[in-house]
Amino acid sequence: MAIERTFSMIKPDATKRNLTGAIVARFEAAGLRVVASKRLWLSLRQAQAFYAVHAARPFYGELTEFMSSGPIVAQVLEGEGAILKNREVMGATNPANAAEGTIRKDFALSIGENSVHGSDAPETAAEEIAFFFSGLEIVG
Ligand code: DAT
Ligand code: MG
Repeated sequence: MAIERTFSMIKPDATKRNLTGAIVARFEAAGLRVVASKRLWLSLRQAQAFYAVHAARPFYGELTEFMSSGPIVAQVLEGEGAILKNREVMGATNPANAAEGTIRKDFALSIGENSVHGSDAPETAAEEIAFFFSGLEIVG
């Protein structure tokens, strides 16, 4: 498995509950390295642009309002098979279905307020990293 980079976001429900460090510790314990990080408060328009792939879904309005409701932490994670590994550490979208020991099982409040975002494939990882970070901001 090759060294990959993936995009991660700690969502407003988690920053509000002061869980940033606890979540980053889960990534590091899994062998993922934080090679870029910044805390931002997205505008509604920025959240809509980031989640444009979901524009036709019934939850798009709720999702984009939530994602612009408070601070987020955008990060690039690097490591062996980082895209899949991050998804495993995160757990299933709905915390009711998430495996024991995953971030969403332990911290998510609901399917919408589910604490973390992670890219789902190499193409989306590249797009999402470029949405938030310039090359100079990523230090491996
Ligand atoms: P994931 O974040 O696991 O990649 P996704 O890409 O299918 O999940 O959806 C993006 C986000 O949208 C998800 O983290 C939370 C929200 N969402 C998904 N399905 C939802 C639903 N049925 N009701 C409310 N929000 C939902
Ligand atoms: Mg997704």
